[in-house]
Amino acid sequence: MKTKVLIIGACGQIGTELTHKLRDIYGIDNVVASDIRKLNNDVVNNGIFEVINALDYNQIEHLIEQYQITDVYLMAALLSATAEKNPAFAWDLNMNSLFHVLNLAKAGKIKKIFWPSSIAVFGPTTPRINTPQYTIMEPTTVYGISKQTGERWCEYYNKQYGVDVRSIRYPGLISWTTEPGGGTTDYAVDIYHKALSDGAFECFLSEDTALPMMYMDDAIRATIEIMQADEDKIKIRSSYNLSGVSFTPKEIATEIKKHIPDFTITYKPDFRQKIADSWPASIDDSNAREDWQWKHQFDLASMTIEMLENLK
Ligand code: AKB
Repeated sequence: MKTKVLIIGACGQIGTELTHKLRDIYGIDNVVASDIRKLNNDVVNNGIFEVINALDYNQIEHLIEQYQITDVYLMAALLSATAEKNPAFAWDLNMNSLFHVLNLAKAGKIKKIFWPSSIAVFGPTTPRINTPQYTIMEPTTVYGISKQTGERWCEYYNKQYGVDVRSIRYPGLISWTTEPGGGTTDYAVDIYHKALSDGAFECFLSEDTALPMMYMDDAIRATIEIMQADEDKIKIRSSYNLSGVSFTPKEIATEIKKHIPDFTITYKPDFRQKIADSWPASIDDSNAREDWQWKHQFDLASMTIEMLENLK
């Protein structure tokens, strides 16, 4: 059966690059991008685009039937920092959009789902260094609670109803095409923009706050690889740990200084510091490496070169 893809939340940080890649792979006529807003960008202008509310089951069902969709990538979500400001809506969006696509798969209307989880599923009682796949998980943010709950439901729908849902716990993602939307790891994108525009950056996390991060090219490749893997290789149906690089604000600033020697950084931690302090510093992703042969490519040095060159 021909793969026909629907991306929900296609204009966000991940959705934008994912849409481009999926259009390259499956062809422009086999990929439907959708979002709640119609921006004037490549996602909207260079292929099929539909305005859709991820909370509207009937709208999603209608699009799936209209375009005979087989695979859904559900990228719409409120991220950690934004979710803390609007907990009720974050819970509603992050949970009910997931239930909609899980139920559509249960009803046999789609074949496969990609749903992103996050390092936010971990909490202050989780071992912080090289955090294992299976460990203590007591998230303290609304976003983290919604992602952990979502993971449980994904596994439940797979075990009880045979729904083919696949998921990755994304670390902080760094990209130059689209800005991130309200996460705790967003500083690691903003720092490159400010380094080029102002030569200076004020960081909302303290200098030694280490967090797991990943260059977007690696994250998109991981997303495609887990979706294209044979079904029996996907042994974890909650969500896979995924690791790229880990660094502190001080370390990324030092790397940027190699290219922009006069660059300066100052630190003014805000409410996001507490969120970052509750998350892992680094991740053990050996299950993903073993089950579907995941391997990251970008380290801090190569990512910094790419970011600065592309943003210039
Ligand atoms: C966030 O900071 O909220 C996200 C994430 C780690 O899931 N980037």
